[in-house]
Amino acid sequence: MSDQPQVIRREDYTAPAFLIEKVELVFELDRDVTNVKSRLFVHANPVRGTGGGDMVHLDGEDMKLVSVSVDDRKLGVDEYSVDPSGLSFAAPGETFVVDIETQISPAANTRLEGLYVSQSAFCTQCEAEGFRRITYFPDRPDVMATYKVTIHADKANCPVLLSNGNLIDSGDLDGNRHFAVWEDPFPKPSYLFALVAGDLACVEDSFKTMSGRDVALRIFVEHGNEDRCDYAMDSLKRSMKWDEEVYGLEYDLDLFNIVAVSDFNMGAMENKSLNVFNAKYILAKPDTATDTDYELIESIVAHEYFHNWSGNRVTCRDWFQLSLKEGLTVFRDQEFSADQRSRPVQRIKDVAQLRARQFPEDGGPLAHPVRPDSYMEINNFYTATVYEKGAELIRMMHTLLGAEGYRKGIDLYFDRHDGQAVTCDDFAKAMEDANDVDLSQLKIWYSQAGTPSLSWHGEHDADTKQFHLTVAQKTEPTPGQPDKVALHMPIAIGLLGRDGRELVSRTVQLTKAEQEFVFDNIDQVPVVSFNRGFSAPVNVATEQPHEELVFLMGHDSDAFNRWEAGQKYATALMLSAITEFEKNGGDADAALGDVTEFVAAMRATLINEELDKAFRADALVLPGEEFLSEQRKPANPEAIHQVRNALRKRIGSDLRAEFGNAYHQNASNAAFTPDAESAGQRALRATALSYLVASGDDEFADLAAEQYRTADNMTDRMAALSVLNHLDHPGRVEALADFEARFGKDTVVMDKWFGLQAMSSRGDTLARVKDLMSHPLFTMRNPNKVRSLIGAFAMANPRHFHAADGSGYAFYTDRLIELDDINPQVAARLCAPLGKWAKYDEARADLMKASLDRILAKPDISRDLYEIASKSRA
Ligand code: 0A1
Ligand code: ZN
Repeated sequence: MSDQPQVIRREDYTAPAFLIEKVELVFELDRDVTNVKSRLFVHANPVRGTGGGDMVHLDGEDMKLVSVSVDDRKLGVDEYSVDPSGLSFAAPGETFVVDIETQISPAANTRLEGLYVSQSAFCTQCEAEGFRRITYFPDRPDVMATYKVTIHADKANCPVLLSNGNLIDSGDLDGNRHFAVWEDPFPKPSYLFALVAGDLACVEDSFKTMSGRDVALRIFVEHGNEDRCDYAMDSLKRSMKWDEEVYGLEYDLDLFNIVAVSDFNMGAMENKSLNVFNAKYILAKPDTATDTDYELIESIVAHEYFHNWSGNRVTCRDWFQLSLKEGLTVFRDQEFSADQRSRPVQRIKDVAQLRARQFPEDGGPLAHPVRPDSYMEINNFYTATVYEKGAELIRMMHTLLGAEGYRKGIDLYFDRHDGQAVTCDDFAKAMEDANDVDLSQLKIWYSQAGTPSLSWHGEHDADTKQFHLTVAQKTEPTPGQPDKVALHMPIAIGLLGRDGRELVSRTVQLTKAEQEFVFDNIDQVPVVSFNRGFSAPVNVATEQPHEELVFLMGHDSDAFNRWEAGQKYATALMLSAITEFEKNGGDADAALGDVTEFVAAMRATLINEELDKAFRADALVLPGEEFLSEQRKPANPEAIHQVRNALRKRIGSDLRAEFGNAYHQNASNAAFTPDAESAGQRALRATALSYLVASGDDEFADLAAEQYRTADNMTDRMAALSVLNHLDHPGRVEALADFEARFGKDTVVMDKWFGLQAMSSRGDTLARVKDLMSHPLFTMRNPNKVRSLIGAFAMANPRHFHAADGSGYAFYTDRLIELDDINPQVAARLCAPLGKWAKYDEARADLMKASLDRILAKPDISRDLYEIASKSRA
């Protein structure tokens, strides 16, 4: 990068000067030199009033231009210009045809954007701006065209040739080559284009749609993985059914293809009728995948499928509107999972995720609104804010309008905008028009960054039998937004009598900075269950007395808030112990003091057979170290680690008998099935094991080693290995060696092995991570490997990443600099942990800032990494 990257602003949006009606592409596939011929049927955009003589600009990067012709006349070198951003020439009139020939090198493409090679297959990733690395094109989502794609390739290396839409022709060619022609009847933006070619195995099934059409479903994987596709296929069929039942949306083509590849920057991609997946979100069988893997497969397969309507049929006008498709689709996949599994457990997981990823983003240097106002590199905006906070915004609309009103709005949205590229305002307008409501204050959630903090205060009036609840909201400034306004949010409230009876359950609408709500007929001082189900995505600053939290843990009819009360209690205990630890010279156990009341509440949850096992497992997990760091300034990683472990040790020893029972009673002889109930049973047993081991007694480390040895599924195996992972126990060495011997050839499974070692709290972890970089399976070119070894070290091992001597930062910074030349998108995503310097003490903050400076000084730093590092340094 020579100059500072340009900032793209939402307010500068202008409609495209020229539109493309139809694209015909011909690929001559070759690893080193792929030839791409493109024929574009162009017309001037009436909205812009362009025409003959006006300049046509086509985006294009990192390609060799062979020739360009307009209306069948080859342009001379003085009739067009090429710069690093693309190709320009004068339009001959209002309607014309452009032929372009380019050459690209898929094997040399380590960025994994555009056309690249994964294992030996060709595949593409075009969102957000990868298509411009394939050919010159107006690579923006508001240019929607139909595509006809011809693929020529070697028959032996690439027996499978795929693109979007329907296969309309195929056959043999000279020189052991063959071809296929695909045509997609639905106009689409270039980011949804896809091509895959390789020697892949295929698993087939079918789905009958609600109108009786048969859709052929195919999953393509590397040979040998055919037996790991069942769950993905089943998830796909359930998603198709759910979208018909809940949204009235039917699939619109006769085939739906999924391809799993090993090298992928993100989770998966919703290309029209040709979804491409990171293999880890497709492949599963009981001995290679954990319950969590199964859950993720189910939700990501659903997410990509749901995009067919929310994203593909109705797409984004520009990339600032990304949450239009992502927030809505995340909300849809969360609801799908809630319907397939336990609704409260799903909500707990989604909220825990939001808190772990989005809240820190919203409170740090990279804070941005759900609909950002500017960016340097759009790839940096596939964030927890755009996705998960965006989903919370849709959820609040759902809460406000009710299921029926929401559905009316959705129906109008799809009716009105099918085939269009639209904005978040268009979405909200459909919701408003269908329900005759004004959502203008709720819409501020799209534009205002930062997590609101709520406080409340209740007063009971025995004479009037009224309960007055005063609620205040405040949002701290975020970069570029010093002043915040009051937001509209639905707050679900429960008032409980002291006998546990629910007196009232009501959702109030908070619209002011401070507001009072009155509840009638309340004959006693109630216990308040605030923000039930996490009805608004906020922090609640008000601390309730411990007795009330214990009461809610045992009595709240809202399962989410039962869990929440436990988390609040644990957080309060640990935060005060951390302060004490810093005072008492580092004795974590003494710092905890008396925790019998808390342990008794945990015990009550553990042994309550009326509660779902998955829920109990979640409720017994203490808030994580990263979460605790967010609550402290400066955060002391060592103190946090010691105190949390000390509390786990107390709970483990005090409840040894109960955990022992839970462990033994939840053993299962039945064959593994991935359903939610069996998964809950395994989760509770795993939690029990981890507390038993935390008690510090060697007998339980032996038990974990034994569980590893006898496990007949990956969930139990990983549960054992992840507790052994932190210990000095022969079982750890033995299990890690066994794992490698068993799965050493399986790159997806080995990511777990790399990740575990990077997350170990053992003193030798950094040295081990450095060694593992020369493991034959490790490569900086594979994003999954980088994320599981390097990423996990920084994001899930705060104690070692933040080592006081700076060794963690130094190692990490070297890796980011190295990675930036290989894959800038992944390098930029991994840079965020260094941006948290303001949360740490001065010595650490200085080291982290120096790391960011070192990154920023890198010659030829990418636009991606520059944006994150410079904003993080500010
Ligand atoms: N749209 C996909 C995720 C995705 C986003 C960006 C990518 O490259 C920058 C790749 C995939 C989804 O939401 O699943
Ligand atoms: Zn998505």
